[in-house]
Amino acid sequence: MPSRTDVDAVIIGAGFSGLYMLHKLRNQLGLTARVVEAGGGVGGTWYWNRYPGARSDSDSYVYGFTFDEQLWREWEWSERYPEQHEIRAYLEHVAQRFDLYPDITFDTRVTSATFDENTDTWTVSTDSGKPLTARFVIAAVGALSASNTPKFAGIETFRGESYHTGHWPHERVDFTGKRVGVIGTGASAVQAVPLIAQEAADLTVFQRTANYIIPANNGPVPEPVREERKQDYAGIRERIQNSAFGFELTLLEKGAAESTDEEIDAVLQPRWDAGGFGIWLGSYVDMFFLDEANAKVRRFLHDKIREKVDDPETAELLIPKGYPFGCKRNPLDSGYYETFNLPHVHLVDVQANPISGITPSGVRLRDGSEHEFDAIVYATGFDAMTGPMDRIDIRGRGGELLREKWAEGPRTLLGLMSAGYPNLFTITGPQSPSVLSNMPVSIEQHVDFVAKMIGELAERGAASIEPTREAEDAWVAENQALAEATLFPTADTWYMGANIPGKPRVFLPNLSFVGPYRAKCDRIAENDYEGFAFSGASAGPPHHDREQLLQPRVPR
Ligand code: N01
Repeated sequence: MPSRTDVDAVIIGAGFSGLYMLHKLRNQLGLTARVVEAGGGVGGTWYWNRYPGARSDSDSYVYGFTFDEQLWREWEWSERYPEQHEIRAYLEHVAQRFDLYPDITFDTRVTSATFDENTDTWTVSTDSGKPLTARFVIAAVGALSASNTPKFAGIETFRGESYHTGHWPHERVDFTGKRVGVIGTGASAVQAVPLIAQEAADLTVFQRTANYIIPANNGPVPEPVREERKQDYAGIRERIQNSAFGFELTLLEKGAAESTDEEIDAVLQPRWDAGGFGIWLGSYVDMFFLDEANAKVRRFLHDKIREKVDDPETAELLIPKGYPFGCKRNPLDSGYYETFNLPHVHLVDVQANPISGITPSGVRLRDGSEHEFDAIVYATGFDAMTGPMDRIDIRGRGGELLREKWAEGPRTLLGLMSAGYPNLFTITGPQSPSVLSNMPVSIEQHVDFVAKMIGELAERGAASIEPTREAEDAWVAENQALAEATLFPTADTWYMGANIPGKPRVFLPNLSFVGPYRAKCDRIAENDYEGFAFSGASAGPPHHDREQLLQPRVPR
Protein backbone atom coordinates (compact mmCIF):
# COMPACT_ATOMS: atom_id res chain seq x y z
CA MET A 1 0.00 0.00 0.00
CA PRO A 2 1.47 3.35 -0.98
CA SER A 3 2.35 5.63 1.85
CA ARG A 4 1.78 9.37 1.75
CA THR A 5 4.10 11.13 -0.62
CA ASP A 6 5.24 14.74 -1.05
CA VAL A 7 3.33 14.96 -4.31
CA ASP A 8 1.39 12.52 -6.45
CA ALA A 9 3.72 12.97 -9.40
CA VAL A 10 7.17 14.28 -10.21
CA ILE A 11 7.53 15.40 -13.82
CA ILE A 12 11.08 15.72 -15.11
CA GLY A 13 11.38 18.58 -17.60
CA ALA A 14 9.40 21.72 -18.46
CA GLY A 15 9.31 21.52 -22.24
CA PHE A 16 6.18 20.81 -24.28
CA SER A 17 5.74 17.41 -22.58
CA GLY A 18 6.28 18.46 -18.99
CA LEU A 19 4.02 21.50 -19.24
CA TYR A 20 1.11 19.62 -20.75
CA MET A 21 1.60 16.72 -18.32
CA LEU A 22 1.41 19.11 -15.38
CA HIS A 23 -1.72 20.74 -16.76
CA LYS A 24 -3.33 17.38 -17.33
CA LEU A 25 -2.49 15.87 -13.94
CA ARG A 26 -3.16 18.94 -11.86
CA ASN A 27 -5.91 20.81 -13.67
CA GLN A 28 -7.81 17.85 -15.08
CA LEU A 29 -7.13 14.89 -12.76
CA GLY A 30 -6.79 16.95 -9.60
CA LEU A 31 -3.44 15.46 -8.61
CA THR A 32 -0.53 17.27 -7.06
CA ALA A 33 2.58 17.41 -9.19
CA ARG A 34 5.97 19.08 -9.25
CA VAL A 35 7.95 19.70 -12.39
CA VAL A 36 11.71 19.68 -11.89
CA GLU A 37 13.58 21.48 -14.66
CA ALA A 38 17.33 21.85 -15.16
CA GLY A 39 16.97 25.11 -17.10
CA GLY A 40 16.15 28.52 -15.75
CA GLY A 41 12.85 28.74 -17.63
CA VAL A 42 10.30 26.71 -19.56
CA GLY A 43 10.99 25.50 -23.09
CA GLY A 44 13.07 22.32 -22.91
CA THR A 45 14.79 21.98 -26.30
CA TRP A 46 13.87 25.58 -27.03
CA TYR A 47 15.38 26.82 -23.79
CA TRP A 48 18.81 25.37 -24.63
CA ASN A 49 19.05 25.49 -28.42
CA ARG A 50 19.53 29.22 -28.99
CA TYR A 51 22.07 29.05 -31.79
CA PRO A 52 21.69 31.48 -34.71
CA GLY A 53 18.82 30.41 -36.97
CA ALA A 54 17.27 27.96 -34.49
CA ARG A 55 13.67 27.30 -35.44
CA SER A 56 11.38 24.34 -35.81
CA ASP A 57 11.23 22.52 -39.14
CA SER A 58 7.49 21.93 -38.56
CA ASP A 59 5.01 24.42 -39.96
CA SER A 60 3.88 26.77 -37.19
CA TYR A 61 0.19 25.98 -37.51
CA VAL A 62 0.84 22.35 -36.52
CA TYR A 63 3.66 23.08 -34.08
CA GLY A 64 1.77 23.66 -30.89
CA PHE A 65 -0.84 22.26 -28.58
CA THR A 66 -4.26 21.42 -29.95
CA PHE A 67 -5.87 20.25 -26.68
CA ASP A 68 -7.34 23.71 -26.12
CA GLU A 69 -9.08 25.28 -29.09
CA GLN A 70 -8.95 28.78 -27.63
CA LEU A 71 -5.20 28.52 -27.07
CA TRP A 72 -4.72 27.27 -30.63
CA ARG A 73 -6.79 30.12 -32.06
CA GLU A 74 -5.38 32.96 -30.03
CA TRP A 75 -1.68 32.37 -30.65
CA GLU A 76 -0.30 34.03 -33.79
CA TRP A 77 2.96 32.79 -35.29
CA SER A 78 4.84 35.33 -37.33
CA GLU A 79 6.27 33.02 -40.00
CA ARG A 80 5.77 29.67 -41.66
CA TYR A 81 8.27 28.04 -39.25
CA PRO A 82 8.41 29.19 -35.64
CA GLU A 83 11.69 30.65 -34.46
CA GLN A 84 13.27 29.59 -31.17
CA HIS A 85 12.43 32.75 -29.23
CA GLU A 86 8.85 32.64 -30.48
CA ILE A 87 8.41 29.03 -29.37
CA ARG A 88 9.79 29.96 -25.97
CA ALA A 89 7.36 32.87 -25.77
CA TYR A 90 4.55 30.48 -26.72
CA LEU A 91 5.48 28.01 -23.98
CA GLU A 92 5.77 30.84 -21.44
CA HIS A 93 2.29 31.90 -22.50
CA VAL A 94 1.03 28.33 -22.01
CA ALA A 95 2.63 28.15 -18.56
CA GLN A 96 0.99 31.43 -17.56
CA ARG A 97 -2.39 30.69 -19.11
CA PHE A 98 -2.72 27.43 -17.17
CA ASP A 99 -1.02 28.78 -14.05
CA LEU A 100 1.75 26.21 -14.20
CA TYR A 101 4.64 28.22 -12.77
CA PRO A 102 3.86 27.65 -9.06
CA ASP A 103 4.45 23.92 -9.55
CA ILE A 104 7.76 24.15 -11.44
CA THR A 105 11.17 24.16 -9.78
CA PHE A 106 13.81 25.62 -12.11
CA ASP A 107 17.61 25.39 -12.15
CA THR A 108 17.39 21.93 -10.62
CA ARG A 109 18.53 18.73 -12.28
CA VAL A 110 17.09 15.35 -11.36
CA THR A 111 19.96 13.03 -10.56
CA SER A 112 18.17 9.84 -9.51
CA ALA A 113 14.80 8.18 -9.11
CA THR A 114 14.48 5.08 -6.95
CA PHE A 115 11.44 2.85 -6.60
CA ASP A 116 10.55 1.45 -3.17
CA GLU A 117 8.75 -1.87 -3.62
CA ASN A 118 7.43 -1.84 -0.05
CA THR A 119 5.59 1.43 -0.39
CA ASP A 120 5.09 1.57 -4.19
CA THR A 121 6.59 5.03 -4.22
CA TRP A 122 9.43 6.79 -5.97
CA THR A 123 12.10 8.94 -4.35
CA VAL A 124 13.44 11.53 -6.73
CA SER A 125 16.74 13.23 -5.89
CA THR A 126 18.08 16.40 -7.44
CA ASP A 127 21.32 18.34 -7.45
CA SER A 128 19.80 20.75 -4.93
CA GLY A 129 17.33 20.51 -2.11
CA LYS A 130 15.82 17.52 -0.41
CA PRO A 131 14.50 14.50 -2.34
CA LEU A 132 10.83 14.35 -3.32
CA THR A 133 8.63 11.31 -2.89
CA ALA A 134 5.88 10.57 -5.39
CA ARG A 135 3.68 7.77 -6.66
CA PHE A 136 4.33 8.59 -10.30
CA VAL A 137 7.38 9.77 -12.17
CA ILE A 138 6.95 11.13 -15.65
CA ALA A 139 10.14 11.54 -17.66
CA ALA A 140 9.35 14.46 -19.94
CA VAL A 141 13.06 14.72 -20.65
CA GLY A 142 12.99 15.19 -24.43
CA ALA A 143 14.46 12.93 -27.07
CA LEU A 144 17.28 15.29 -28.04
CA SER A 145 18.36 16.93 -24.81
CA ALA A 146 21.57 15.09 -23.87
CA SER A 147 24.11 16.97 -25.97
CA ASN A 148 27.07 15.18 -27.49
CA THR A 149 30.51 16.72 -27.71
CA PRO A 150 32.96 14.20 -29.19
CA LYS A 151 35.92 13.44 -26.95
CA PHE A 152 38.46 15.11 -29.23
CA ALA A 153 41.98 14.93 -27.82
CA GLY A 154 43.08 18.29 -26.48
CA ILE A 155 39.58 19.82 -26.58
CA GLU A 156 40.15 21.58 -23.26
CA THR A 157 43.32 23.29 -24.54
CA PHE A 158 41.59 25.49 -27.13
CA ARG A 159 42.27 29.13 -26.32
CA GLY A 160 39.40 30.62 -28.34
CA GLU A 161 35.64 30.52 -27.71
CA SER A 162 33.82 27.15 -27.79
CA TYR A 163 30.09 26.67 -28.22
CA HIS A 164 27.73 23.72 -28.56
CA THR A 165 24.55 24.41 -30.54
CA GLY A 166 22.54 22.54 -27.90
CA HIS A 167 23.89 24.70 -25.06
CA TRP A 168 24.05 28.12 -26.61
CA PRO A 169 24.68 31.15 -24.34
CA HIS A 170 21.72 33.35 -23.52
CA GLU A 171 23.53 36.49 -24.51
CA ARG A 172 24.16 37.16 -28.19
CA VAL A 173 27.35 35.65 -29.57
CA ASP A 174 29.06 38.02 -32.00
CA PHE A 175 31.23 36.38 -34.65
CA THR A 176 31.97 39.62 -36.47
CA GLY A 177 35.45 39.61 -37.92
CA LYS A 178 36.27 36.20 -36.41
CA ARG A 179 37.64 32.99 -37.88
CA VAL A 180 35.03 30.37 -37.04
CA GLY A 181 35.04 26.58 -37.36
CA VAL A 182 31.76 24.63 -37.32
CA ILE A 183 31.99 20.89 -36.69
CA GLY A 184 28.97 18.95 -37.94
CA THR A 185 26.45 19.31 -40.73
CA GLY A 186 23.16 18.13 -39.17
CA ALA A 187 19.95 20.15 -38.83
CA SER A 188 21.50 22.54 -36.28
CA ALA A 189 24.53 23.38 -38.45
CA VAL A 190 22.35 23.70 -41.53
CA GLN A 191 20.38 26.43 -39.78
CA ALA A 192 23.34 28.14 -38.11
CA VAL A 193 25.93 28.16 -40.91
CA PRO A 194 24.26 30.73 -43.22
CA LEU A 195 23.87 33.18 -40.33
CA ILE A 196 27.34 32.65 -38.88
CA ALA A 197 28.71 33.20 -42.41
CA GLN A 198 27.09 36.64 -42.47
CA GLU A 199 29.25 37.75 -39.54
CA ALA A 200 32.42 35.72 -39.63
CA ALA A 201 35.50 36.92 -41.46
CA ASP A 202 36.26 33.33 -42.36
CA LEU A 203 34.14 30.19 -41.84
CA THR A 204 35.18 26.57 -42.17
CA VAL A 205 32.60 23.79 -41.98
CA PHE A 206 33.87 20.30 -41.11
CA GLN A 207 31.66 17.70 -42.75
CA ARG A 208 31.79 14.01 -41.87
CA THR A 209 28.58 12.97 -43.64
CA ALA A 210 26.84 15.10 -46.25
CA ASN A 211 23.12 15.52 -45.68
CA TYR A 212 20.18 15.68 -48.06
CA ILE A 213 18.89 19.19 -47.46
CA ILE A 214 15.66 20.65 -48.81
CA PRO A 215 14.65 24.33 -48.90
CA ALA A 216 12.53 25.46 -45.97
CA ASN A 217 10.92 28.26 -48.00
CA ASN A 218 10.27 30.20 -44.84
CA GLY A 219 8.43 33.52 -44.75
CA PRO A 220 5.18 35.06 -43.64
CA VAL A 221 2.08 32.95 -44.26
CA PRO A 222 -0.45 34.77 -46.50
CA GLU A 223 -3.47 36.07 -44.57
CA PRO A 224 -6.09 34.03 -46.51
CA VAL A 225 -4.19 30.81 -45.73
CA ARG A 226 -3.98 31.74 -42.04
CA GLU A 227 -7.67 32.53 -41.99
CA GLU A 228 -8.62 29.31 -43.73
CA ARG A 229 -6.62 27.36 -41.17
CA LYS A 230 -8.18 29.22 -38.27
CA GLN A 231 -11.57 28.09 -39.53
CA ASP A 232 -10.45 24.48 -39.75
CA TYR A 233 -9.23 23.75 -36.22
CA ALA A 234 -11.14 20.47 -35.87
CA GLY A 235 -10.19 19.25 -39.35
CA ILE A 236 -6.50 20.00 -38.92
CA ARG A 237 -6.45 18.36 -35.50
CA GLU A 238 -8.17 15.26 -36.76
CA ARG A 239 -5.88 14.98 -39.80
CA ILE A 240 -2.57 15.42 -37.98
CA GLN A 241 -3.57 13.06 -35.19
CA ASN A 242 -4.39 10.32 -37.68
CA SER A 243 -1.58 10.99 -40.12
CA ALA A 244 1.64 9.07 -40.66
CA PHE A 245 3.98 11.71 -39.25
CA GLY A 246 1.86 14.31 -37.45
CA PHE A 247 1.70 16.64 -40.46
CA GLU A 248 -0.82 17.26 -43.20
CA LEU A 249 1.29 15.18 -45.56
CA THR A 250 0.29 11.98 -47.30
CA LEU A 251 2.55 9.39 -48.89
CA LEU A 252 1.78 8.61 -52.53
CA GLU A 253 0.33 5.34 -53.66
CA LYS A 254 2.37 5.13 -56.84
CA GLY A 255 5.96 4.15 -56.15
CA ALA A 256 9.12 5.79 -57.41
CA ALA A 257 10.31 2.39 -58.61
CA GLU A 258 7.63 2.25 -61.30
CA SER A 259 7.96 5.94 -62.27
CA THR A 260 10.06 7.45 -65.04
CA ASP A 261 12.53 10.26 -64.28
CA GLU A 262 10.11 12.72 -65.90
CA GLU A 263 7.27 11.54 -63.66
CA ILE A 264 9.54 11.78 -60.62
CA ASP A 265 10.51 15.34 -61.53
CA ALA A 266 6.83 16.26 -61.96
CA VAL A 267 6.07 14.93 -58.47
CA LEU A 268 9.13 16.25 -56.65
CA GLN A 269 9.62 19.67 -58.27
CA PRO A 270 6.44 21.24 -56.75
CA ARG A 271 7.37 19.79 -53.38
CA TRP A 272 10.89 21.21 -53.71
CA ASP A 273 9.43 24.62 -54.65
CA ALA A 274 6.95 24.54 -51.75
CA GLY A 275 9.73 23.70 -49.30
CA GLY A 276 9.38 21.68 -46.11
CA PHE A 277 9.08 17.95 -45.57
CA GLY A 278 6.97 17.25 -48.71
CA ILE A 279 9.70 15.29 -50.49
CA TRP A 280 10.71 13.40 -47.36
CA LEU A 281 7.42 12.58 -45.65
CA GLY A 282 4.90 13.31 -48.39
CA SER A 283 6.14 11.62 -51.55
CA TYR A 284 7.18 8.06 -52.40
CA VAL A 285 6.66 5.46 -49.71
CA ASP A 286 8.71 2.85 -51.58
CA MET A 287 11.88 4.92 -51.23
CA PHE A 288 11.99 3.82 -47.58
CA PHE A 289 11.99 0.17 -48.60
CA LEU A 290 13.65 -0.21 -52.01
CA ASP A 291 17.05 1.18 -52.84
CA GLU A 292 16.09 1.23 -56.51
CA ALA A 293 13.18 3.58 -55.71
CA ASN A 294 15.34 5.62 -53.36
CA ALA A 295 18.01 6.06 -56.05
CA LYS A 296 15.48 7.76 -58.32
CA VAL A 297 14.68 10.34 -55.64
CA ARG A 298 18.39 10.75 -54.90
CA ARG A 299 19.07 11.54 -58.56
CA PHE A 300 16.61 14.46 -58.36
CA LEU A 301 18.22 15.78 -55.16
CA HIS A 302 21.80 15.41 -56.42
CA ASP A 303 20.94 17.50 -59.48
CA LYS A 304 19.54 20.21 -57.20
CA ILE A 305 22.79 20.40 -55.23
CA ARG A 306 24.80 20.73 -58.44
CA GLU A 307 22.49 23.56 -59.55
CA LYS A 308 22.93 25.46 -56.29
CA VAL A 309 26.66 25.12 -55.65
CA ASP A 310 29.01 26.95 -58.04
CA ASP A 311 32.22 25.01 -57.48
CA PRO A 312 31.82 21.46 -58.88
CA GLU A 313 34.27 19.99 -56.36
CA THR A 314 32.40 21.50 -53.41
CA ALA A 315 29.11 20.36 -54.94
CA GLU A 316 30.42 16.79 -55.20
CA LEU A 317 31.46 16.91 -51.55
CA LEU A 318 28.03 18.18 -50.54
CA ILE A 319 26.29 15.36 -52.41
CA PRO A 320 25.47 12.61 -49.91
CA LYS A 321 26.86 9.19 -50.71
CA GLY A 322 26.55 5.72 -49.33
CA TYR A 323 23.16 5.88 -47.66
CA PRO A 324 19.55 6.27 -48.77
CA PHE A 325 17.66 9.56 -48.73
CA GLY A 326 15.10 9.83 -45.92
CA CYS A 327 16.80 7.44 -43.52
CA LYS A 328 18.78 10.25 -41.89
CA ARG A 329 16.86 13.24 -40.51
CA ASN A 330 16.22 15.58 -43.44
CA PRO A 331 17.24 19.14 -42.49
CA LEU A 332 15.54 22.13 -44.07
CA ASP A 333 17.67 25.06 -45.13
CA SER A 334 17.49 28.76 -45.72
CA GLY A 335 20.52 29.32 -47.92
CA TYR A 336 22.84 26.56 -46.65
CA TYR A 337 24.13 25.39 -50.05
CA GLU A 338 24.45 28.96 -51.35
CA THR A 339 26.64 29.82 -48.37
CA PHE A 340 29.38 27.66 -49.89
CA ASN A 341 29.47 29.99 -52.91
CA LEU A 342 30.84 32.77 -50.67
CA PRO A 343 34.60 33.27 -50.94
CA HIS A 344 35.19 33.24 -47.17
CA VAL A 345 33.34 29.95 -46.55
CA HIS A 346 35.15 26.61 -46.86
CA LEU A 347 34.04 22.99 -46.64
CA VAL A 348 36.44 20.38 -45.26
CA ASP A 349 35.83 16.66 -45.64
CA VAL A 350 36.51 14.99 -42.29
CA GLN A 351 35.34 11.60 -43.40
CA ALA A 352 38.38 11.12 -45.63
CA ASN A 353 40.62 13.03 -43.25
CA PRO A 354 39.10 12.90 -39.73
CA ILE A 355 39.62 15.37 -36.93
CA SER A 356 42.51 14.05 -34.84
CA GLY A 357 42.28 16.63 -32.10
CA ILE A 358 41.74 20.18 -30.96
CA THR A 359 44.84 22.29 -30.38
CA PRO A 360 45.20 25.59 -28.47
CA SER A 361 44.66 27.42 -31.76
CA GLY A 362 42.19 25.28 -33.68
CA VAL A 363 41.39 21.92 -35.29
CA ARG A 364 43.97 19.36 -36.36
CA LEU A 365 43.23 16.68 -38.94
CA ARG A 366 44.71 13.23 -39.28
CA ASP A 367 47.03 14.30 -42.11
CA GLY A 368 48.60 16.82 -39.70
CA SER A 369 47.04 19.90 -41.28
CA GLU A 370 45.73 22.49 -38.84
CA HIS A 371 42.96 25.09 -39.10
CA GLU A 372 43.21 28.11 -36.81
CA PHE A 373 40.12 29.67 -35.28
CA ASP A 374 38.92 32.33 -32.88
CA ALA A 375 35.79 30.28 -32.19
CA ILE A 376 34.72 26.65 -32.62
CA VAL A 377 31.05 25.68 -32.83
CA TYR A 378 30.28 22.07 -31.99
CA ALA A 379 27.12 21.26 -33.96
CA THR A 380 27.70 17.64 -33.04
CA GLY A 381 24.23 16.64 -31.93
CA PHE A 382 22.89 14.51 -29.12
CA ASP A 383 22.96 11.14 -27.43
CA ALA A 384 19.44 10.70 -28.72
CA MET A 385 16.42 9.18 -27.02
CA THR A 386 18.12 6.95 -24.46
CA GLY A 387 20.80 9.51 -23.50
CA PRO A 388 18.53 11.71 -21.35
CA MET A 389 17.28 8.64 -19.44
CA ASP A 390 20.77 7.16 -19.11
CA ARG A 391 22.00 10.32 -17.42
CA ILE A 392 19.64 9.81 -14.47
CA ASP A 393 20.20 6.92 -12.02
CA ILE A 394 16.80 5.29 -12.38
CA ARG A 395 16.39 2.23 -10.16
CA GLY A 396 13.31 0.03 -10.38
CA ARG A 397 12.40 -3.27 -8.78
CA GLY A 398 15.34 -5.05 -7.15
CA GLY A 399 17.41 -1.87 -7.49
CA GLU A 400 17.98 -2.52 -11.21
CA LEU A 401 19.46 0.46 -13.04
CA LEU A 402 17.48 1.37 -16.14
CA ARG A 403 20.61 2.15 -18.17
CA GLU A 404 21.91 -1.34 -17.35
CA LYS A 405 18.64 -2.91 -18.39
CA TRP A 406 18.91 -0.88 -21.62
CA ALA A 407 22.60 -1.65 -22.19
CA GLU A 408 21.83 -3.52 -25.42
CA GLY A 409 19.12 -1.05 -26.44
CA PRO A 410 15.90 0.30 -24.95
CA ARG A 411 13.26 -2.17 -23.75
CA THR A 412 9.77 -0.75 -23.41
CA LEU A 413 6.13 -1.35 -24.12
CA LEU A 414 4.89 1.31 -26.59
CA GLY A 415 7.86 3.50 -25.65
CA LEU A 416 5.81 4.45 -22.60
CA MET A 417 6.95 2.17 -19.78
CA SER A 418 9.61 -0.42 -19.02
CA ALA A 419 8.95 -3.65 -17.06
CA GLY A 420 10.28 -3.46 -13.51
CA TYR A 421 9.77 0.32 -13.30
CA PRO A 422 6.19 0.68 -12.04
CA ASN A 423 4.48 4.05 -12.46
CA LEU A 424 7.44 5.46 -14.41
CA PHE A 425 6.30 6.87 -17.74
CA THR A 426 8.29 8.32 -20.62
CA ILE A 427 6.78 10.93 -22.92
CA THR A 428 7.83 10.32 -26.53
CA GLY A 429 10.46 7.92 -25.27
CA PRO A 430 12.46 5.41 -27.31
CA GLN A 431 10.32 2.90 -29.25
CA SER A 432 7.49 5.38 -29.75
CA PRO A 433 6.97 7.39 -32.99
CA SER A 434 8.49 10.42 -31.26
CA VAL A 435 11.28 11.88 -33.41
CA LEU A 436 9.77 10.37 -36.56
CA SER A 437 6.83 12.67 -36.11
CA ASN A 438 5.89 16.26 -35.53
CA MET A 439 6.69 16.23 -31.82
CA PRO A 440 3.78 18.21 -30.32
CA VAL A 441 1.28 15.79 -31.89
CA SER A 442 3.01 12.76 -30.37
CA ILE A 443 3.53 14.56 -27.07
CA GLU A 444 -0.18 15.30 -26.72
CA GLN A 445 -1.08 11.71 -27.50
CA HIS A 446 1.41 10.34 -24.96
CA VAL A 447 0.43 12.77 -22.22
CA ASP A 448 -3.27 12.02 -22.76
CA PHE A 449 -2.55 8.29 -22.65
CA VAL A 450 -0.42 8.50 -19.50
CA ALA A 451 -3.15 10.52 -17.79
CA LYS A 452 -5.66 7.89 -18.87
CA MET A 453 -3.51 5.13 -17.37
CA ILE A 454 -3.16 7.03 -14.11
CA GLY A 455 -6.93 7.55 -14.05
CA GLU A 456 -7.37 3.83 -14.65
CA LEU A 457 -5.21 3.04 -11.63
CA ALA A 458 -7.53 5.09 -9.48
CA GLU A 459 -10.60 3.43 -10.98
CA ARG A 460 -9.20 0.03 -10.10
CA GLY A 461 -7.85 1.06 -6.74
CA ALA A 462 -4.49 -0.32 -7.84
CA ALA A 463 -1.15 0.95 -6.61
CA SER A 464 0.93 0.52 -9.70
CA ILE A 465 1.07 -0.34 -13.38
CA GLU A 466 3.92 -1.68 -15.49
CA PRO A 467 4.32 -3.75 -18.65
CA THR A 468 4.62 -7.51 -18.50
CA ARG A 469 7.99 -8.88 -19.68
CA GLU A 470 6.23 -10.81 -22.46
CA ALA A 471 4.47 -7.75 -23.81
CA GLU A 472 7.68 -5.76 -23.62
CA ASP A 473 9.66 -8.47 -25.45
CA ALA A 474 7.01 -8.53 -28.15
CA TRP A 475 7.12 -4.73 -28.58
CA VAL A 476 10.92 -4.71 -28.79
CA ALA A 477 10.77 -7.45 -31.43
CA GLU A 478 8.00 -5.69 -33.36
CA ASN A 479 9.96 -2.46 -33.27
CA GLN A 480 13.06 -4.08 -34.72
CA ALA A 481 11.08 -6.01 -37.32
CA LEU A 482 9.41 -2.81 -38.52
CA ALA A 483 12.78 -1.10 -38.87
CA GLU A 484 14.47 -4.07 -40.52
CA ALA A 485 11.84 -4.12 -43.26
CA THR A 486 13.02 -0.63 -44.26
CA LEU A 487 16.29 0.96 -45.35
CA PHE A 488 16.65 2.90 -42.06
CA PRO A 489 19.15 0.46 -40.51
CA THR A 490 21.47 0.83 -43.53
CA ALA A 491 22.37 4.42 -42.61
CA ASP A 492 24.72 5.49 -39.80
CA THR A 493 22.43 7.88 -37.96
CA TRP A 494 21.44 8.91 -34.48
CA TYR A 495 18.20 6.99 -35.12
CA MET A 496 20.50 3.94 -34.97
CA GLY A 497 22.67 5.24 -32.13
CA ALA A 498 25.55 5.31 -34.62
CA ASN A 499 26.72 8.85 -33.72
CA ILE A 500 27.81 7.84 -30.21
CA PRO A 501 30.87 5.57 -29.98
CA GLY A 502 29.99 2.35 -28.14
CA LYS A 503 26.21 2.88 -28.26
CA PRO A 504 24.40 -0.30 -29.36
CA ARG A 505 23.25 -0.20 -32.96
CA VAL A 506 19.51 -0.40 -32.45
CA PHE A 507 16.77 1.54 -34.22
CA LEU A 508 15.52 3.89 -31.50
CA PRO A 509 12.17 5.34 -32.59
CA ASN A 510 9.12 3.36 -33.67
CA LEU A 511 7.91 3.09 -37.25
CA SER A 512 4.22 2.36 -36.66
CA PHE A 513 3.22 5.88 -37.80
CA VAL A 514 1.37 8.37 -35.65
CA GLY A 515 -2.27 7.46 -36.46
CA PRO A 516 -1.91 3.66 -36.29
CA TYR A 517 0.21 3.95 -33.12
CA ARG A 518 -2.51 6.07 -31.50
CA ALA A 519 -5.12 3.50 -32.54
CA LYS A 520 -2.95 0.72 -31.10
CA CYS A 521 -2.70 2.49 -27.74
CA ASP A 522 -6.46 3.01 -27.70
CA ARG A 523 -7.09 -0.66 -28.58
CA ILE A 524 -4.82 -1.76 -25.75
CA ALA A 525 -6.73 0.43 -23.29
CA GLU A 526 -10.07 -0.91 -24.53
CA ASN A 527 -8.70 -4.43 -24.28
CA ASP A 528 -8.27 -4.16 -20.51
CA TYR A 529 -4.77 -2.69 -20.88
CA GLU A 530 -3.48 -5.84 -22.47
CA GLY A 531 0.25 -6.21 -21.83
CA PHE A 532 0.20 -4.09 -18.68
CA ALA A 533 -0.04 -5.48 -15.15
CA PHE A 534 -1.78 -3.63 -12.35
CA SER A 535 -0.72 -4.50 -8.85
CA GLY A 536 -1.24 -3.68 -5.19
CA ALA A 537 -4.29 -2.30 -3.45
CA SER A 538 -4.36 1.42 -3.05
CA ALA A 539 -6.21 3.54 -0.62
CA GLY A 540 -6.45 5.95 -3.54
CA PRO A 541 -4.14 8.77 -4.34
CA PRO A 542 -2.55 10.21 -1.24
CA HIS A 543 -4.09 13.66 -1.33
CA HIS A 544 -7.51 13.11 -2.85
CA ASP A 545 -10.37 10.70 -2.75
CA ARG A 546 -11.09 8.72 -5.88
CA GLU A 547 -14.16 10.72 -6.90
CA GLN A 548 -12.22 13.91 -6.71
CA LEU A 549 -9.39 12.40 -8.71
CA LEU A 550 -11.68 11.66 -11.61
CA GLN A 551 -13.48 15.00 -11.59
CA PRO A 552 -12.32 17.18 -14.48
CA ARG A 553 -11.13 20.51 -13.14
CA VAL A 554 -11.45 23.92 -14.57
CA PRO A 555 -7.99 25.40 -15.17
CA ARG A 556 -6.95 27.61 -12.31
O1 N01 B 1 22.83 16.93 -34.65
P1 N01 B 1 23.12 15.77 -35.73
P2 N01 B 1 21.96 18.25 -34.83
N1 N01 B 1 33.67 14.35 -36.14
O2 N01 B 1 23.41 14.54 -34.95
C1 N01 B 1 28.78 15.45 -36.83
C2 N01 B 1 16.77 17.91 -34.26
N2 N01 B 1 16.87 19.28 -34.67
O3 N01 B 1 22.06 19.01 -33.56
O4 N01 B 1 26.47 12.71 -39.66
C3 N01 B 1 33.06 15.02 -37.10
O5 N01 B 1 22.07 15.69 -36.76
C4 N01 B 1 27.80 14.47 -37.41
O6 N01 B 1 28.39 13.73 -38.45
P3 N01 B 1 27.69 12.32 -38.90
C5 N01 B 1 16.66 17.05 -35.50
O7 N01 B 1 15.87 15.96 -35.25
C6 N01 B 1 15.77 19.84 -35.16
O8 N01 B 1 22.30 18.95 -36.07
O9 N01 B 1 27.36 11.60 -37.62
N3 N01 B 1 31.76 15.25 -37.15
C7 N01 B 1 26.72 15.42 -37.88
O10 N01 B 1 27.03 16.04 -39.09
C8 N01 B 1 18.08 16.69 -35.74
O11 N01 B 1 18.28 15.56 -36.53
C9 N01 B 1 15.80 21.11 -35.61
O12 N01 B 1 28.74 11.66 -39.70
C10 N01 B 1 31.03 14.75 -36.15
C11 N01 B 1 26.72 16.47 -36.77
O13 N01 B 1 27.97 16.38 -36.11
C12 N01 B 1 18.58 16.51 -34.34
O14 N01 B 1 17.95 17.55 -33.59
C13 N01 B 1 16.97 21.84 -35.57
C14 N01 B 1 31.58 14.05 -35.08
C15 N01 B 1 25.63 16.23 -35.77
O15 N01 B 1 24.41 16.29 -36.42
C16 N01 B 1 20.05 16.64 -34.17
O16 N01 B 1 20.52 17.70 -34.98
C17 N01 B 1 18.08 21.25 -35.05
C18 N01 B 1 32.97 13.84 -35.11
N4 N01 B 1 33.58 13.15 -34.14
C19 N01 B 1 18.04 19.96 -34.60
N5 N01 B 1 30.59 13.70 -34.24
C20 N01 B 1 14.59 21.67 -36.21
O17 N01 B 1 13.47 21.22 -36.08
C21 N01 B 1 29.46 14.18 -34.76
N6 N01 B 1 29.72 14.82 -35.93
C22 N01 B 1 14.81 22.75 -37.05
